[in-house]
Amino acid sequence: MELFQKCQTVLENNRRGNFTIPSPFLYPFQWNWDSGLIAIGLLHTEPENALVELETLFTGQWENGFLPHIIFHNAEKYTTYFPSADYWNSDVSRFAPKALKTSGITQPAVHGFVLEYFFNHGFPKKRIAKLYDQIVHYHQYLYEYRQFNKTGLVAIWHNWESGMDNSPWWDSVLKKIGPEVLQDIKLQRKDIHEVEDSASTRPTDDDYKRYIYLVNQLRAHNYERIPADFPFQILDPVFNAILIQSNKSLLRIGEAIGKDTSQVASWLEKATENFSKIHWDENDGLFYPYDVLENRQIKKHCSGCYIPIFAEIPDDAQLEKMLAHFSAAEDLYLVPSCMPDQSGFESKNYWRGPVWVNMNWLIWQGLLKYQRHELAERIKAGTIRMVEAHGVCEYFEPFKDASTPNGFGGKNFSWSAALVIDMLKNGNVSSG
Ligand code: 2M8
Repeated sequence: MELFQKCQTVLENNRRGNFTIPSPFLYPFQWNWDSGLIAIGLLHTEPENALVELETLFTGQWENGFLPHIIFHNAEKYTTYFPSADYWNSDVSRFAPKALKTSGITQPAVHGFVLEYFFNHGFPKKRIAKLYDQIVHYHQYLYEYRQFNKTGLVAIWHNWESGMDNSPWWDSVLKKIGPEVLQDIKLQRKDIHEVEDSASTRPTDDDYKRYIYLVNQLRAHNYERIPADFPFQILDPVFNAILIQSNKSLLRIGEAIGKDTSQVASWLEKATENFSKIHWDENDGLFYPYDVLENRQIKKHCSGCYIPIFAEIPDDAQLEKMLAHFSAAEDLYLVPSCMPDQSGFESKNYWRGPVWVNMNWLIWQGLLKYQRHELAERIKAGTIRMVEAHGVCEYFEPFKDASTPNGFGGKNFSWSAALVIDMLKNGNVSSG
């Protein structure tokens, strides 16, 4: 079967009525940024469902604007995920929807820039305007609850909020959560039974205990405000760059459909003024996360360092320095989630080294905006080659000459399918 057709079939098979699951068994519900990215692929193949995907996601939005990272549609039917809807118990929040169960943390705010694709596609103005208001409301939540010192940059409170769950970026932060507060969760974990070779491709039990500790703490605070000493408070350049790009899109859409865009414009102004001050490291020529409690950057070379390119944040000099890192990486599929020379790198383990299609898509798109066609093409071609050779997997080992199978995690993974579709179509979403 041709790759395009294969990817289309993955999306069709993962569809559950009015939304798409990321992957059967491993992720049986609706995930936040997955749905945004999946919608980009659906725009090419079944555009009405792209719009419905986001509309369904926003049925899980809370009254205070918060947008959960999982919407547990049909929670009682699927028991292959931990922590379950009952574990999250979104009912502890006065803002959570009554009719739907959700998680109590969020994920990268991709929805604004995805809405611009919808807008350009020519969907009905009324549906665009409704989503516009919901997305602005979500951003209002982020700025009201998460903004750091009026910088226009927002903090994440859980590594799962970054979407890059066990990235070495979070090692030093999670390590500070001492063993005395951790509970054993080995028997509750489901993910390790859903993938092959989970010991080398999924987070460890020690990692998971800490993820669950953070969930317990956030739940104890009704998923509202956190205490000043809450252990995970990070300004993530991926989260903030994506938010900036979404605000840029909202500004353009808002102006075109007659909304008052002053609030969006002021978020954008502050964030662009402060982004490099917080995230840029001139010595290394990379953007890094910033640990609020430690008041320092987390200096580790990961694919996330490059996501600001997507939001056109680097100036020319910064871009040159960043891209110089790629010239010595001929033996690798770009872009490893953590570079092989960094401590904590593991070639098959999830966000600790493997290549992810979503990160490549974001960087590819960014490079095209900067007219860096050669490198953009190298990333796109490598991505397509990986998926063609190893299947529509969740993540891929970066070494080109690896003797083992190179695709890992969930099989028939939706955003890999959706974004390869977009790459094969060169990002050209036809207008409706
Ligand atoms: C992974 O994360 C979930 C928790 O949200 C998990 O491991 O259970 C991450 O790759 C995340 O970025 C993604 O959204 C999610 C579903 O694909 O899976």
